[in-house]
Amino acid sequence: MLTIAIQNKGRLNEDTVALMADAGITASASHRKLISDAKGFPLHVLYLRDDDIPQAVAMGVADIGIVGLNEVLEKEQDVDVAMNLGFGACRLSLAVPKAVDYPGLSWFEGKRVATSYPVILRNFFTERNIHAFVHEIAGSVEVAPAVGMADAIFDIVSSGGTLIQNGLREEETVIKSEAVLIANPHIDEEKRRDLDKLMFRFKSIIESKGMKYVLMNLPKVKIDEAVAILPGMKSPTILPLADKEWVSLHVVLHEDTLWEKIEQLKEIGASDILVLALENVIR
Ligand code: PRT
Ligand code: ZN
Repeated sequence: MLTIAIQNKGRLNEDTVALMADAGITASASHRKLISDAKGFPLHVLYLRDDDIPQAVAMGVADIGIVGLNEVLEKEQDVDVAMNLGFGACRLSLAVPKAVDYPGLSWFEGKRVATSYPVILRNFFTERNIHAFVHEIAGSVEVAPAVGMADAIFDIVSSGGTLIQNGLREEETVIKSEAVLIANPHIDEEKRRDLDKLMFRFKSIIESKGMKYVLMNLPKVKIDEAVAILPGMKSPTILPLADKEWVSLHVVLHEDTLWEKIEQLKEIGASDILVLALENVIR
């Protein structure tokens, strides 16, 4: 049976548990327990600090794990990134005090940079032939310049609010990150099959995010025009109505184009348009 390592508390825990729940898998709610059995899928769930997840998966203590790509890159453990999970988005950036007149990366030559991600930062500077001093600190990286511990920082940025609050300005984005599913590269055939099943569930959920189920009434003579507005799909579904002049049209639309398409359909005579939340698209 597969063992999955997930964050025991913190930013990724809630979205991880929610993704598993959407996939029909309930893990025990008790965060005090280190390991529990899931319901809805043959799975042990191991609750760890995010820093320990890449190593736990590389060692085979867990077969798979859910963790930020930033931790995977920092820990340099032998794990495969199986898929992106669409939450926990952030970036790792270099930021400087706002008073600095920043000419470009060369500014960092000889400077002290505080970070909790020394491996990623050293690799970045080495690739660009910049000689800077990388100071590893465990937390509150963003206060390091103000207290004189560093000239600049390298840290996780999401909205950018924390940087502004601390009088810093983001100058270089080094990596973009999000939560990923990682796997031990050496799992056996049976576990690989279970992993494929789990990924199939996760992919269906992620792909259906932002999709809406739309139904409307349409004059029968307008079917061809409606199909032309909704190109490149097997849908729409067209169903007869009691009134022979009209049909019911059903289609799945992404919310990015939803209103544009609805306006076009209205223009050709669609009416009584219902937009419904869509839970899952299983292809
Ligand atoms: O206890 P444990 O070690 O498990 O947790 P942790 O404290 O190390 O990590 P946690 O729970 O804070 O974050 C887990 C993961 O969430 C990170 O590794 C990232 O992959 C992801 N993530 C996404 C973030 C953020 N967004 C984020 N904004 N992690 C941290 N932040 C912090 C950042 O460090 C900074 O202090 O939020 C602040 C910046 O936010 P903005 O919005 O002001 O820019
Ligand atoms: Zn951590």
